[in-house]
Amino acid sequence: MEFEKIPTIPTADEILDVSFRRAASKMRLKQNKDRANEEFVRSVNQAVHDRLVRIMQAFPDFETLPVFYREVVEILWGMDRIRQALGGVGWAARWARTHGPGLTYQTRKAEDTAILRKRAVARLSSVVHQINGDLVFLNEVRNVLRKLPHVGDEFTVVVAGYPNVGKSSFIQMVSTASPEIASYPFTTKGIIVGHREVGRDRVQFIDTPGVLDRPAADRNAIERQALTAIVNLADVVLYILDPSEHCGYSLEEQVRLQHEIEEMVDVPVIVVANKTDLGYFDGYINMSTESGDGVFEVVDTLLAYKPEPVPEECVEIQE
Ligand SMILES: Nc1nc2c(ncn2[C@@H]2O[C@H](COP(=O)(O)OP(=O)(O)OP(=O)(O)O)[C@@H](O)[C@H]2O)c(=O)[nH]1
Ligand SMILES: [Mg+2]
Repeated sequence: MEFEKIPTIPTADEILDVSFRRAASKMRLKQNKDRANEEFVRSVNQAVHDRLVRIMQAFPDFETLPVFYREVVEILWGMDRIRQALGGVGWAARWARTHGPGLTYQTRKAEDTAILRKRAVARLSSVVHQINGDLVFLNEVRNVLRKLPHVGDEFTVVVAGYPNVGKSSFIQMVSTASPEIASYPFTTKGIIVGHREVGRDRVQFIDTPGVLDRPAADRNAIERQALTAIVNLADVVLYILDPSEHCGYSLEEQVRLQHEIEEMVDVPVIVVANKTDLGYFDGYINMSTESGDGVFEVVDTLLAYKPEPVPEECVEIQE
């Protein structure tokens, strides 16, 4: 994803420091002290403007992002808040562009150019400081966006279920991902992507945080990220149950969530009972990600939904 390319967003003080240094080096090229003050005002406005424009351009056009990423952005911060922060940066950039020439002109015409220079710098600094909150917020957004995994367009299995049922244990056994596994709920806090080679093809396995059976409005951002991955990314959903209830939740609650998810998606949902080392569960596909029993049979069941790859000869003909 292009998020990795977003550079660190500087604070107001950092922007001003760099711009002052740049303007000071330009100023030193002028022999005459009045011309030097005028040059300082011109260059500092220009440097601030250019830096702010680069910040705005560093963020992707959120409207054109794949729906999964747009929904994650909406869940984590809300698109409006990001738009507002970028709007603040745009406002300050426009301010520097429109007021820069006037301030430069006033400095040139002033009797005491040093006073005018100080006044111009104070006004510009005050404008940049006004958007410091926006800059700090955008840097936080940038830090999280950079860590979002890249989701490819390969055949995708999304693993879903209640917290602590063994979703990450399954993903770790069958794919390249190595998520954290622990005996407490909500160990997984975001989407984790792993892969598995299947013949000439590669399939994608997505681990999701646990979700609780409760009204949508009560669900936290972690659960909502899981649901958006299930709805938007899955070609097939693996719904893991823990009938032993060692996960800390009743089977009844887990089955209610299973039905909710089945209603939400229009792809197949494969329901599997995990932790069968603690007891076999009749009527379900059984596996144990602890002993490994049944795990690769589950993988085969999931991959049966993968469309056959187009034979190489046909690819050549199509080209
Ligand atoms: N007995 C037994 N324990 C298991 C099995 N699979 C996972 N566990 C244990 O269950 C706990 C939770 O496993 P995770 O893989 O972290 O579960 P998760 O569903 O990813 O949990 P969250 O990320 O919190 O939603 C860990 O202590 C695992 O060791 C299993 O087949 N049998
Ligand atoms: Mg997990």
